[in-house]
Amino acid sequence: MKRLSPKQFVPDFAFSVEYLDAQQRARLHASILGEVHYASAATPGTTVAMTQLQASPLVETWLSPTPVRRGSANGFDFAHNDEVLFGVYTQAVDAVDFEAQVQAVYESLRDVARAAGFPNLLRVWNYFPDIAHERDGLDRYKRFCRARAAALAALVAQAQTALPAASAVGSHGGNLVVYFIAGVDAGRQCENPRQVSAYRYPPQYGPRSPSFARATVAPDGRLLISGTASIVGHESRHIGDVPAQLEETLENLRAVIGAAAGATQVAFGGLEDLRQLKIYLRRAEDYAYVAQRLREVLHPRAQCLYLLADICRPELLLEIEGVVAVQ
Ligand code: 3EB
Repeated sequence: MKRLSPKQFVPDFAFSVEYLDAQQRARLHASILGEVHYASAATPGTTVAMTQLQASPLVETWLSPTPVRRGSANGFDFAHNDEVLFGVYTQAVDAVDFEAQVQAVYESLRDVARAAGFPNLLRVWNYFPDIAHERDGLDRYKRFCRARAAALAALVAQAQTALPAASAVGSHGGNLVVYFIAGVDAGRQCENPRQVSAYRYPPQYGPRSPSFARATVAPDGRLLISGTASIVGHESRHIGDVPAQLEETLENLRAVIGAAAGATQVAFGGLEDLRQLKIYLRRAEDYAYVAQRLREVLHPRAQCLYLLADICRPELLLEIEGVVAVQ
């Protein structure tokens, strides 16, 4: 499971992610699997149309310890080493038939990953504008969930073991962006004992439940935690109250990390072991409070990327995803 190389005291991971500023990026000597940029939709070349809130802009940089090979197929650009593949799709939203687009993207994603020899989905990110926009009584997020579930029907049927961790968050304009990490080997799916598994949410949240796991332990032992919010059971808690939503979210993150430690032999600790976090905030004015509170509970070296974004349920004010270091 965990592969530490004792001579170097450096974990020998199949991949890693760092949120780096321009100076750190310039000093980087590693193979790059992929990069994700975040900026307002007005910025040319932006991948995800979300404004960053912390002082220095960061680039989400996926790294490989070994050289990578690149390719493209079915609308995805990808890069892989011998163990993992990183793939990214970015295209204008098809506002006429969003569901057909999402279903096609997910079928392509699955096919691209399989054809390249990486059939195990570990982690997926989904960003698109107007997430709350309703048509015929269904908002775009619920349509997204229906289309994703249709494309991943086989995975949904074996939901306990095969679903990837995920995030699905609303951008402010821009493209539909879907990117993912897939492995030659399967990861291990983890759920949160405080929450109903998303794939079992009752129909009030949409005609098809969201197809994702609360976290994945990657084959090399890394814990990849899905977007996590102030939800207990299946209900949103603390409507309108950012401090309370934050504490509930932290409790959920602790619970997922604890469940992952219980389900594997890996010594995951707690919040202090989160190393990379993306914090999605609905309102820019909550940044100061959230950043100050997170500084109290996180490791000083934790990398935090704050994004102004629309969370998929209108009452949720924040959502946090993270990667946990292995001891
Ligand atoms: C939740 O727990 C909050 O649909 O892929 C978090 C992570 C959420 C992933 C997804 C949705 C997704 O239901 C929302």
